Amino acid sequence: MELSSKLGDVEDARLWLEGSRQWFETSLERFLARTDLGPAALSGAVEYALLGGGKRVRPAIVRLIGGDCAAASTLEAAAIAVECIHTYSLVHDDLPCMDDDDLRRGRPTVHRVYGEATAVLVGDALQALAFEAAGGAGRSAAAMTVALAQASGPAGMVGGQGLDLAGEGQDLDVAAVQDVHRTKTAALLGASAELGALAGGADDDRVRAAREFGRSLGMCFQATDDVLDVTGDALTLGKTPGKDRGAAKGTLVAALGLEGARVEASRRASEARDHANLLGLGPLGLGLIELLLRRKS
Ligand code: GRG
Repeated sequence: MELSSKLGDVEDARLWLEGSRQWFETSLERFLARTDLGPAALSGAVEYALLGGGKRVRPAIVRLIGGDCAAASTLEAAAIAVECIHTYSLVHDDLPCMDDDDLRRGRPTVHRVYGEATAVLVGDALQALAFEAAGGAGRSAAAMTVALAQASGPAGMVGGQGLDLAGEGQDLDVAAVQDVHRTKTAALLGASAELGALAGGADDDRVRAAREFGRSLGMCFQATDDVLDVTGDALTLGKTPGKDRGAAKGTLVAALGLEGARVEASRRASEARDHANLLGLGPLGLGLIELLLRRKS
């Protein structure tokens, strides 16, 4: 691929991602307006968590894969479902008993504003809202619900968080770090692509191919996250850098060094490109992979 056309694709992808973010924010506001978020003390905290910025990468992946063929309401339901799971994971991940962080998406974390008990309930509420959204996703509701449960549950994101916590201070090798990445992060990005495909009524082969694309992109995304934890600053990241090292986490940087982690991120991006080509995602898909590989936040 020529460098100039690659840069053009990245810029197009940046603009598309911004459009996607606006589409998602509107969909989310509509969903929140028609959904009972419970007592005021909880609903305010749920809205604080959900409406507090974020790149909205997972909804964008849903839209990238399903956008051309899915009914608008089904696509929106899938996007809301994955972002609710993702946001719940951030709220719980920031808790004192987990990563103990004060800053998220450029603002104080939910437990810093509303207290720990409320932050636990916010995560619980968001998880339930995710399944409420997926359950309302028309004909693909059942398949979406199962895919989301598998990706976010003990064999996916929650299991990955368990591995991550167990690995603290353990000097993990690359394979062990990649196990954490596969479950903690890539499973949900895989599900985002899978839900997009399901929303668009794709056949089983395409649903599988979409899931593999999302998983490779997820491995690339988390490899870049490990690099940014070392090279990024709080203002750009919107979260506290250096947390991995502080907690003696097993990361790709710890296992391979900074340059090795960058090489691994590029390798995963190339894997994602192969899947994107199989899916026929075109320059936008390739540009999005490049954009996420080069991201600074
Ligand atoms: C069940 C108590 C309990 C806790 C669960 C599941 C879990 C805690 C944590 C999930 C693990 C986690 C937070 C993975 C990190 C994945 C990751 C790279 C997050 C950052 O995603 P971005 O950069 O964030 O897309 P924004 O803010 O842009 O949405």
